[in-house]
Order: sequence, then structure tokens, then C-alpha cells
Amino acid sequence: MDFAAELKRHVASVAHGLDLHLPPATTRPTRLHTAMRYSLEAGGKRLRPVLVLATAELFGHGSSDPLPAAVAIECVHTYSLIHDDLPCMDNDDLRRGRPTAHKQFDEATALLAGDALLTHAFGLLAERYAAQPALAHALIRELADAAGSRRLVGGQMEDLLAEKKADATPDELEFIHLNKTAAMIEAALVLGGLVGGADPRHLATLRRAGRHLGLAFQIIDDILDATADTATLGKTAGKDAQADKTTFVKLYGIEASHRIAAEHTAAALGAFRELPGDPTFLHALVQNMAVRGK
Ligand code: GRG
Repeated sequence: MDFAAELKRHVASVAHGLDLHLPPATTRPTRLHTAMRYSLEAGGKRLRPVLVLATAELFGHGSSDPLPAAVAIECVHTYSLIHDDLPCMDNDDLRRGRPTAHKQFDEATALLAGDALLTHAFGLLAERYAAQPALAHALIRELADAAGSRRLVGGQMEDLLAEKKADATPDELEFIHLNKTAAMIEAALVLGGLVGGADPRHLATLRRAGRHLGLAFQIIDDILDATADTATLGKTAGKDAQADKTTFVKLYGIEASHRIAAEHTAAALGAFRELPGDPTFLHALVQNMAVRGK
């Protein structure tokens, strides 16, 4: 398998899907639809939608197209980035190598673009999987759980609360990362599995893989924030240390953080081995992710 070519194929599908499944920028109000596309089309690694497509392929696709589910999760992820960058949250100027949405447009437009992307995701799932109501229901429920107050939004809330304290505990840090980061990665694998027709046992395995993958991803993100530069990251580097934020790096140091990330990566790879189909691409993707922080 040519990993780079496979990744390119999936990323190109995502680009095509985003264009196909989002209202054109010329839709009224054009400022809003332009802002939605501005943040989505800025790129990013497309990790979550690629996980949806690759996981669906692992199970042989079932009878449905995984692309709308891939687009839906990228819409939710992008909304969370737009809102996270707002002055009332992380107050950042740079995202995906471009000015953040509120810098490029204004705060109100950025807020509304995020709101609209979040809502669009669920509309897309309801509409595109309408012919299979049980699948549509399962996809909507999975994404709603992952993006809701107990997971993504809850993780963000605890993250903001933790910033106001001198020290967050390891338990608080784990809650934040399991929900702010791992929930959406877990959901990407589960959405792919659902579209592919995975049985409950395999869905549970995907969930476990996603949890480990999400934690590994976040630890590596913490390491990169401490070690890489802004140009490489496409977002402001060194923000955690500047804010004296509790991160894996602050709690355990760089070396132990690498070790913990490697343990989670190995656990995710182990879980993938329990699944049917050819996991070569998913393995390579996870390994590729793991070396980001090195
Ligand atoms: C506002 C509800 C709400 C949630 C915000 C996404 C987020 C939660 C915060 C951003 C800060 C952060 C470090 C989040 C952890 C998850 C993470 C590393 C997101 C960035 O994901 P990447 O690196 O981004 O996959 P790209 O741009 O490549 O898609």
C-alpha cells in the first residue's frame, strides 16, 4: 500500500464532499456562507473525516456512502475550532495557517458561521441517510453525544475552568482530553463503522481504539505546542506554557509524555488488529500521527 497516495485519495474525497455538501458561498446571506467555507476550506489535516472514510472501507462500506458522515464530522470539528479561537475563549489570531474567522470577518460572523456549521452537520446526516432511517438515527445520536455537553462542549468547559486554577489534577486533565479531543476521534471511527455496517462488538472496539488514539493525539499536540514553531503548526505555538496551562508536558515532562503517547498509540493499533478487513492504511495513519511530535 502506498500510504501517501491513499491519504491523498481520502483527503481529495473530503475536499470534494465539503464542496458538494455545503451551501455555495453565493447562497444568501453570502457573508455567512463565505465565512463557513473560509474556515472549512482552510484545510487542516482532515484526520476525523479521513478516519470515517478509512473505517467505512475497512468494513467494505456497507450499502451507504460514508462521505456525508465524513463531511458532517469535519463541520462539527471546524465549528469547535472557530468558537475556540474567539476572544472569549482562546483568543487566537491564527488557525490552519490563516487569520482566524473572527479576524478575517468579525466576531459575530465567526460565531454564526460556527453555529451554522454545527447545525448543518445534523441536517446533512438526516437528509443524506434518510433512505436508511436506523442508520441516520444511529449517526445523529453518535455525533450528538460526542459533540454535546458531556463530551466536546463539556471538555471545553472544564478546560476553561482549569485555566482559572493554579493547577489542574491528572483526573481533570484526563476528563478534558477524553472529551475535548478524544470524543470526536472516537466518533469518527464509530461513524465509519456504522456506515460500514459494523456489529456492536466491533463498534465497541472502534470506540476503545478512538479513546486511545484521541489521548495519544492530544499528548502529541501538547508536546508540539511546547516544541514546534508557529509556522510549522499553522497556529500560535507556545500558548500552553505562556498561560501556565496544565498539560501532559507540564505534569509529566516531555520524555514521559512521549512514552505515554506511545502506549496509547500501541493500544489503538492493538484494537485495530481485532477488526475485520485490511487495517494497513489505518495502522500507517496512526503511526504517522504518532511521529508528528518527534
Ligand atoms: C468550542 C465547543 C468548543 C470546543 C473547542 C477544538 C477545541 C474544542 C479546542 C481547540 C484546542 C485544542 C487543542 C483542542 C484539542 C483538539 C485538537 C488538537 C484540535 C485540533 O485538531 P487538529 O490538529 O486540527 O486535527 P486541524 O486543523 O488539522 O483539523
